Amino acid sequence: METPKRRSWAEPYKIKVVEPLKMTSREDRKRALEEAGYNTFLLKSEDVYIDLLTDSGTSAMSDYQWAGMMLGDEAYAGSRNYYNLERAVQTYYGYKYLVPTHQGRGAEHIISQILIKPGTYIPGNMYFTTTRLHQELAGGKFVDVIIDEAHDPAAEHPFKGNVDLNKLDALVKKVGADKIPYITVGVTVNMAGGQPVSMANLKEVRAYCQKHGIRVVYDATRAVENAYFIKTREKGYADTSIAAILKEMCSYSDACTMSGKKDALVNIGGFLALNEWDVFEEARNMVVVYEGLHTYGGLAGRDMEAMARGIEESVQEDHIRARIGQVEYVGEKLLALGVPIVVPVGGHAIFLDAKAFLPHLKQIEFPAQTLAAELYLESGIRSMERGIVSAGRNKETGDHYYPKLELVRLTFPRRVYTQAHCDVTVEAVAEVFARRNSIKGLKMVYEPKYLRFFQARFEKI
Ligand code: P70
Repeated sequence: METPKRRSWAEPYKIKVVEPLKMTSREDRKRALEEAGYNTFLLKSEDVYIDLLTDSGTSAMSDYQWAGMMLGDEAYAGSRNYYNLERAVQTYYGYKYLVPTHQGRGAEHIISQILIKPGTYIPGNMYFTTTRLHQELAGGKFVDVIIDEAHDPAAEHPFKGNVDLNKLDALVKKVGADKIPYITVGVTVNMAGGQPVSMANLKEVRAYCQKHGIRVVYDATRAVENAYFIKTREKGYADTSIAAILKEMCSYSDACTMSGKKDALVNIGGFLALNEWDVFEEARNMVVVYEGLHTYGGLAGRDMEAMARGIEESVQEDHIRARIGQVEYVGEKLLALGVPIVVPVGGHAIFLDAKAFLPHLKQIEFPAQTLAAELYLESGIRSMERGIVSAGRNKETGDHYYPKLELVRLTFPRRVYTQAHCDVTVEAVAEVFARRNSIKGLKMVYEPKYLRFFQARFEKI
């Protein structure tokens, strides 16, 4: 029995407002799934029972954040809430300059356009879909420099998100440091399973890049979750606060892009934060073209206030322990049932290993897409494909990328679902697991040009 563990992550809040969930019948779900072309992104939220599609913009705001919404200063220029957000970013992340954006990809667009010249290379600890696309649109080429363990769902490594310095060095030797404007370091690494990077590795990357004149840009979207893993797994940090760990992490970088929709507990918002004045100036120039004036970046004043307050709450120890504790709770239950998942369990989600779950399907029969569809059919639980569909095609050859990881992500919004919802989720996965041998694959019948996973359509083989 897991009595002591359960207590340790009990939610550090009580529920003040509730939103009813709708139950659906298998018949309803079968119809909804066919209408959605077997793509969970195309389901109507109304047809979903427990929504584990993403932790992005789906978290519950606190009463403190909602109160802040009423204090929105909706002036076009120089909103009070912009300055509050700037102060929060400086206090908790430690960067000097702030450019608000409507969400993470807005920041990725700006930094990519400023720093990437055609024919350059951008190393990173595994790709992320939107990040890599913005790098490619700017004329750069993404190069994966994550450690090998990250590509193996079963490899136990406490910091599977680490950068492999040998891979980075090989790239520098091959193309020359002057062809590498920056390295992107995701903390944590979403596509690897929410895996963290160690402080030691961040320091090494910093030292190496400084020597070669390469900037370090973090994707800080889930940096607070990364800080929690440093605290609990890395020697020397057990007694350091999450806030102090976060700030130390960021001190080893020049800038970060951020989707506030994750760690920062808001439904919309993001930012680019930097230390270099010149790059900041250019970013401020660009933001007015694509997002909005540099003191709102596509956000309402109230959105910026909610994000400023969300940042403050995100680093609270009780919050982050419960947040990751909930994910670990589900992971432990699934492991006990023998369900193949990515280990160690990451920060924001459980990742089912679809290749091991459905070994009779070829990768081109879309095992992860299939599994996500079956889980929905079984239970009304919505998850997300993170495999060959998400990986897309090689721009030069036009072939599918065949990623080693073929995963289904059960992503947990922050402060939204209860332990009973977690139990129902485990039961639903177990039911699909029990009938896994009879599950047939899918074929793609519509493929969009960019970020195809969002809108692609499939049919049963
Ligand atoms: C998810 C969301 C967003 C995200 C991220 C990391 C590590 C940047 C962003 C972009 C939403 C999503 C995005 C693309 C495909 C599927 C889902 N991740 N970096 O669910 O931020 O969405 O605010 O523009 O995880 O993982 P934004």
